[in-house]
Amino acid sequence: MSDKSTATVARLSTTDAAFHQHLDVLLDWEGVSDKAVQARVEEILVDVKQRGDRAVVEATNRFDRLSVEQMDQLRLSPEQLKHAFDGLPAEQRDALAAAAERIKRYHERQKPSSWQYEEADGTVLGQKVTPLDRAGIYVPGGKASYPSSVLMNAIPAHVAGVREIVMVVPTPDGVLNDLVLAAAHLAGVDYVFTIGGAQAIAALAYGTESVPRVDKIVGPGNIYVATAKRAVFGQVGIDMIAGPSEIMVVSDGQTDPDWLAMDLFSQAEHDEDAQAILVSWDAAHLDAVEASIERLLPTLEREKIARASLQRRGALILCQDQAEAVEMINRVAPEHLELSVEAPDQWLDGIRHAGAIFMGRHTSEALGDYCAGPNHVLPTSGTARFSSPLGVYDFQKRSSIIHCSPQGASDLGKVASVLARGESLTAHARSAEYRIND
Ligand code: HSO
Ligand code: ZN
Repeated sequence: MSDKSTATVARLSTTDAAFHQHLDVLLDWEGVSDKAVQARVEEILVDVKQRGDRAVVEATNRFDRLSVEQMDQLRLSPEQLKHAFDGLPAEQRDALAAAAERIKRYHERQKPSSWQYEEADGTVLGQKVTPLDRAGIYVPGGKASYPSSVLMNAIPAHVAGVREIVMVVPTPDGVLNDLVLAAAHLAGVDYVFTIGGAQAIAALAYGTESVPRVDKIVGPGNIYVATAKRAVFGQVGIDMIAGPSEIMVVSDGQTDPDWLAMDLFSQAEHDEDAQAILVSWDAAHLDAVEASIERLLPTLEREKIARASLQRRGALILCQDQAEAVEMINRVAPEHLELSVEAPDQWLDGIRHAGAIFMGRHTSEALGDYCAGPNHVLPTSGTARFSSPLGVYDFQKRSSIIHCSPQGASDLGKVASVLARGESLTAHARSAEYRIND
């Protein structure tokens, strides 16, 4: 670390001897690995599997401090969702509707088509795309309950053609979030159960008398939810195990430092473990952003969280040039990347790993979080190296299609016969040979 370090956010330079070591420490994030949590989650999963609704009701009463008698009381109808939507102030209703419309339009473009082609022997080969029958969406309760996330999870499922969308959202102390319900209405959610935690994941994965069993569970959650999702994976699909939110901003020094400070805060305010990193080759600019951070931080509603996040995992990094900035991007593989530079298009070719790329000074990440169109459920903790934003493709699967012509069956039969005999699987060989026509 350079001697310019302050209490709020670390200042690093790529020329520091310990730079790479320091960056490794900053980026290190341990996923779900707590044995005690695993044991408790396992108990809940087994209980729900064995006792269904009863177990879900009891766990919900215990964890969310409720006293319901039966599952019916933990279920909201489509009419109740619509009622929540209709009851919102017009401004909120319109904003939700505008966001939903943009998100839908974007995701419509992701719809893949089935395809077929014909080989010279007349055999037709293809791929058929089919939506999942049922998807489960987990929405966290309390402060982390984001209506925008309801839209981001449910709309791609809806666009994909999923037949039934089942949402679960815990209501600790019975507090319902009308915006969340309104978003569920807009996004075409079919059922909502006010349950959460590992018991909700179990109910979705195994099904109970009341909760329909789903084929895939998506959505973020706390460590219990993440642990439960990991445990049921295989019986159902899951989207990903999301870590804390991250942003990396690259600035050429020409963007208003206040804008950049606020962009960093916009991630830092999510969570003490969130990560906000700014990279620039302009040292004076980093000084200016640092000053903006110090000045603006006390004006934040969530100052404490943002400050903790910046102190724990934030950094202002001085690099040598543009090429080194690109190297850094690919090394970090950030969930969100803001290219606050003059000609962002020229950067795209070099960027290989990033969940979402926000191009140019006017594109703040916040717009992507709510309403630009693309999904805000993105790969975190460097997993952008191998995974993609949540999308329509996550709610569909593919089947291969093979339709042999007589000539194709004969020609392929000869090849298959040789290979099958090589594997000593003679029934395979004879099945193929029956169809050889010479
Ligand atoms: N930045 C978060 C999504 C979100 N932000 C929801 C505001 N509300 C994770 O990408
Ligand atoms: Zn956000």
